[in-house]
Amino acid sequence: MFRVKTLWRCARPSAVEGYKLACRTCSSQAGSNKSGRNYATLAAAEPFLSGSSSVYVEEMYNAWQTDPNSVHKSWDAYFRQISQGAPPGTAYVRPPTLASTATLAQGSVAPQSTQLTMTEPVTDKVIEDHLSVQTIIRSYQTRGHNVASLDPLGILDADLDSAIPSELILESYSLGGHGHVIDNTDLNRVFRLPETTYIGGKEQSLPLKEIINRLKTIYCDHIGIEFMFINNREQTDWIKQKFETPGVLEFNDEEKRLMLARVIRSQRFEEFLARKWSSEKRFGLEGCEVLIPSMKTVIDSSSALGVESIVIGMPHRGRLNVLANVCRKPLEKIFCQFDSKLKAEDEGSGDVKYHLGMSVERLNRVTNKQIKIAVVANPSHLEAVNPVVQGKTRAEQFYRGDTDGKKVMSILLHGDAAFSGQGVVYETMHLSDLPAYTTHGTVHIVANNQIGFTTDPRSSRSSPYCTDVARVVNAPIFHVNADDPLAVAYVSKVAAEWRATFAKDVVIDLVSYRRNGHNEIDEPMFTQPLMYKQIAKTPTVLAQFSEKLMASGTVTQEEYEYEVNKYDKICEEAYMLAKKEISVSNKDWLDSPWEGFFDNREAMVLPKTGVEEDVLQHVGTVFSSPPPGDFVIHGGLKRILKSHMQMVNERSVDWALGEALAFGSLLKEGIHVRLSGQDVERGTFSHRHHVLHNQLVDKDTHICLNHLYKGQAPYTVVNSSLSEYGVLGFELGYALTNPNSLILWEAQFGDFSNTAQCVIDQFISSGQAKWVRQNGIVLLLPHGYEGMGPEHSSARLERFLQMSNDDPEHFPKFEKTGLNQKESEDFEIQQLHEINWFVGNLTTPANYFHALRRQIALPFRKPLVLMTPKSLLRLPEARSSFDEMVEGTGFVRMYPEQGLPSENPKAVKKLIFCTGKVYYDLVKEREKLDLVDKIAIARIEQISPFPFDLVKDEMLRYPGARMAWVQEEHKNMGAWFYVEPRMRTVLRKIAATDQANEKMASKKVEYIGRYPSAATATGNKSKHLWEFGEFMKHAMQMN
Ligand SMILES: Cc1ncc(C[n+]2csc(CCOP(=O)(O)OP(=O)(O)O)c2C)c(N)n1
Ligand SMILES: [Mg+2]
Repeated sequence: MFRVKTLWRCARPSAVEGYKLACRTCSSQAGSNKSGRNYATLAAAEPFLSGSSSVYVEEMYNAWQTDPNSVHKSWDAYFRQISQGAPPGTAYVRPPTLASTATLAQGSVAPQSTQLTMTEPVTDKVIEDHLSVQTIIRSYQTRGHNVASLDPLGILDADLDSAIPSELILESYSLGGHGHVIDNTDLNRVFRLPETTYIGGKEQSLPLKEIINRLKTIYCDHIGIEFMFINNREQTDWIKQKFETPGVLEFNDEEKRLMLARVIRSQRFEEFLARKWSSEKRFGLEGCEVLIPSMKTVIDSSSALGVESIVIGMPHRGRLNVLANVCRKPLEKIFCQFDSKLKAEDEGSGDVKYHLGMSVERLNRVTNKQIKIAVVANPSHLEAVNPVVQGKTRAEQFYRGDTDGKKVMSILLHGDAAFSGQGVVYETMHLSDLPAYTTHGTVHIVANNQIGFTTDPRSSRSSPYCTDVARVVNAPIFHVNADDPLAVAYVSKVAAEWRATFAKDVVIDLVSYRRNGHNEIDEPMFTQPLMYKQIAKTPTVLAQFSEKLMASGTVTQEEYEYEVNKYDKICEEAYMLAKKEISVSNKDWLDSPWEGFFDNREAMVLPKTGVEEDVLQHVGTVFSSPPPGDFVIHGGLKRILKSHMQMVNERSVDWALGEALAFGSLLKEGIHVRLSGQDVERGTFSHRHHVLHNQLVDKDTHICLNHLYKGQAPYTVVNSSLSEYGVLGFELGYALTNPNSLILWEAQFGDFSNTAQCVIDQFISSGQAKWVRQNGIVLLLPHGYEGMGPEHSSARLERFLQMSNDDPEHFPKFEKTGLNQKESEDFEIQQLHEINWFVGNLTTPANYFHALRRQIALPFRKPLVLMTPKSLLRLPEARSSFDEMVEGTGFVRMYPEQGLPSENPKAVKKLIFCTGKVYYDLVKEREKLDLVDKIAIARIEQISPFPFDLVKDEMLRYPGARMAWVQEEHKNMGAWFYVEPRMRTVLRKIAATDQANEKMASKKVEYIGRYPSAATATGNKSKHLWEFGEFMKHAMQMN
């Protein structure tokens, strides 16, 4: 584990002390001067003169003898030395205005008066040597970061490689002739600087020694800049200028004091928590305290550049510190989270303190401007919050009309192990430059403590740096030694400026360590003994930085102590206040408050979702009309539009039209609609066609739904990248921002949602319970057994239902009028209000239309998970009429049997319940076998929350009938496990409330469907058909 890069140290004696660039092979310093150069004059013995320039020197010497002021000061000094008898090779004095290599401070500037000029004639050799120097400069720009001194502990290499790149070994260049050992002569030679560097400042030439010194200081000290892979000259030049320009790393005293104050707060906050709650988990920041000043610098700089709102996503490490010192959450609110006795005063099951979000608007003291900061609540699942943050940021930009991201930005924090290990990082990075997903640049900050729990970086990644994933989007990466707060401040400022300039991602890699175990009750010596011995010997960043500033006179001991005591006192006072708190409030930690949304709403009234016939006609007509003008659409599309127009004329609606009518009517009402997912613009099954393409003009497209009404809300429909985790997370974040929008994500096939399972489990199904945060996102998951094989049939309905939180054993008591009476009108809305989400498998376009509209009409927000059809998209029987969508109509939770059996229930021998497309198969089979009067078929459209009341009514209608649940899914899948106990509850309820139906308690609901299976479906078409035939036969059996 212990590796030391010995770039500047070598066991063998050096020809030119301090300039031996490498000792990796330790062979490069061998050899003697074999160049055999002849010097014409005594002066030519000076290393910086070539033979031909001696003529020029002689002329100057003559002039100097006449008038010493007639030559440059450096020549004056030189000739004086000669005339005083200095031996050859010693009379040269470096130009007085250039700082010596020993004293050239980091970033210092050579005085402007110094203009070193080259005196060499341009020979091939000179050109070659200049090219070598150019290459050396480029090598530092490209590879300097590999040898930078980044690890505060001095034991690890941030790039996991102790080797020195050969490009950085001076001897690998043929400067001065092949095989020539580079010596002082070469190092003192003056080279013209190429255009590709800014190290000279105003100087156009510098001695090689100085060139290398400056490059080392810029690229190999405490900052390692990885940027030369970026394939954009303007951008790489910008970065070079930011770091190479002499003097850029100089800070004035005020800036230094501000950094010190921020480091004090960061470190003392952790120390305070450690003192008060020594055995409580808080995932402290010790070892990477500079995270706080780094973030604050990014925020200050961004605020100065016009940013008004910042959305932050971050993991556990240092989260409380961020809430306290970046967001300025009142400390007592944080401290009282440590009190295990305090109960929550409001709804929700809550979450641990290092997952909670928050939102605040406050004055930025540095810029004196208002700034809004939100930290998005997140689960333990590392990096899962990244796309959510991006979606939220994008939405905020959208609603503010911030089309170039100048006002709203995101900051994402990462751990080193998680950043390189979690695939969602990559998925999110790939959204960063897509037109409908970009947030115009994110500042990523990695709290790189060079460990992940107990795992060494060598075991946790194959890439050199933990940040390499960011290279795919050409983000510059600034590695920085976290024990150098000023270097950290500088890169943080540049990162903010980069984002503001290029609207692209950028990464700050805070190379640090973790002073304690993974959490405060963890023992790190079990697994990292040597590292932790080194940590024990390493003074804190505050100790180092404060000493440095005191030594340089920037602050006095008294000032330092005053600042420390001041903050400690703030913590103590907050501690006393926290003791007085009598409860905690989950709402205090809301990351996305919806101002005014819940005000003046009739909370428990089920809204109507039907619309005027005019609206249906108008939206339907525009949606079915070709674009105006000479926009040429595909012939096939003409036919589709024509058939839609015919349907509109006939007041008939298929699935695509039903969806368009829902979207269009909402857009008319000012509701922004956004649909994203793979190939959603056309629709995987080629049924949607929301974006029409001009067949003659590239990229000329037309979206009918954006041309419905003047002043309508905008409609966004966009094909996503091939990601589920990232894109669903993004849309969820988008939906968080504004409740008055319909945000939908469609999976290509429903089963692909499992690669976004983390978003579904950790955010969608449980977000409200954990973080009192509502969300109305819609998931469209194509589902249905159509012989398309195991991967395209099932959206895993069972999983969604398993996560629904309604009690299977409990018939909800929402009745107004007592047990034996009919359920109250509130039943439906009460159920919707209580559940964590809605899960449906709909069979009619009208119901789809109402389900989407209900999302917006409800006085609260819940996610909607829909199993969506494939073959039903075109099934003539599965059409609706405008009659089912006009005013007065609404969502139907369960379609009871409406045909012959309902007219003569006594004749019915079998009552089948089902959901989804199998309904149409059952109806067909019933017809075929002439069982229409004997079998009643009820369709459950909203499976969760379960329509207990409607199922009860339907069961009561056919008390003499056998009952069955029919599904096309395998027995261990589908809705069976969810509906079965609930149906039992309904039967028990019927028996308990009505003596005449006492026997219902022992009635069973039979399972009819596919047998249990490990695979979701067979891949064999004939087996598929056989299975179908078998369960259909079973369903139609009358004995
Ligand atoms: C997706 C996921 N997998 C595993 C874990 C368990 N876990 C929590 S912290 C951690 C180590 C994280 O290391 P790093 O990202 O370097 O952050 P650090 O704790 O070092 O700040 C692990 C494996 C998790 N929280 N999330
Ligand atoms: Mg780590």
